[in-house]
Amino acid sequence: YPEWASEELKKKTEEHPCYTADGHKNARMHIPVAPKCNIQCNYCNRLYDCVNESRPGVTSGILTPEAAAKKYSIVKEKIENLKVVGIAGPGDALANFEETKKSIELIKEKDPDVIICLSTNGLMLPDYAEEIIALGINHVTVTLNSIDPKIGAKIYEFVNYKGKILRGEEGARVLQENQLKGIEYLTKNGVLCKINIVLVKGVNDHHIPEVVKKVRELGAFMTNIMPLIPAAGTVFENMPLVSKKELNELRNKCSITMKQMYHCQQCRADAIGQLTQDRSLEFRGTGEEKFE
Ligand code: CLF
Ligand code: SF4
Repeated sequence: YPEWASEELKKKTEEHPCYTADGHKNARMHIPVAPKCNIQCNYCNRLYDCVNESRPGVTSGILTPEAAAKKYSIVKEKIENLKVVGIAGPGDALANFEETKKSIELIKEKDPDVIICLSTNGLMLPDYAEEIIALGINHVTVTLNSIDPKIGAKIYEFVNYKGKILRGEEGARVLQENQLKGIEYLTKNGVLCKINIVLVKGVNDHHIPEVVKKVRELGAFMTNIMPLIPAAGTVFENMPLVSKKELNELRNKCSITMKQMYHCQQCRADAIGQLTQDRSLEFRGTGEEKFE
């Protein structure tokens, strides 16, 4: 843990199923309140949940903040080891900041002890980092695939920065500058940042150790190198699959630099339960009747 981490933060983090392998017995609930996205990753076809933090497969229904809070109460009654509420799409948590913020406020009113976890592509972090901290959020995941605009240009089709469409290296540069600035600000202000990195073989594989070094310098807590899932209909649909062996070799190599996550399940934006046991179907429709 960083020197500044309080005992309370350490305790919360030990309970977080993603931040420690030991937390796996605890459950997390993702609330799909963030449909819009402000970038276009070449591995995402928008029909599915945000691939940065989830696997393509089935799109989750969107909840209003009120419906999400209602659903939280219902789920909390049934799953007593529910410790974390995460906002991980299906688009970007910060591209829907009003909904994200409202949901957090409503859920915290019901349960002040719940750990709130955000996942974002980081484009809007410089604008919202202060508010994230004011909301009492201690765990933020940023998906950061490259710190070289030449490589970033191969991963992102465009970046929509405050209404302006930026392509190629220009877009990748703005995105990475904001991501790095945001990570630094958060880590200096009491937030444990986890960095998700999508491993795209032939594009950023050799570059990843450099990304890990950079985020360590900025004070990030751990990195989670995730394999690309080549989804149909995306620019990367024919990209090669990465074997578990290759993935773990890279994670092992990077573990010399900083703490690595080995147990990521590439969850859906509406996942509920322990990481290995998604119970979202059981709760489908719960609390959202009026809104669908
Ligand atoms: Fe959700 Fe992500 Fe928070 Fe975990 S998931 S927002 S940090 S509570 Fe966890 Fe799922 Fe992997 Fe994400 S296993 S995809 S790392
Ligand atoms: Fe898709 Fe997520 Fe990338 Fe947005 S940030 S384009 S939702 S993978």
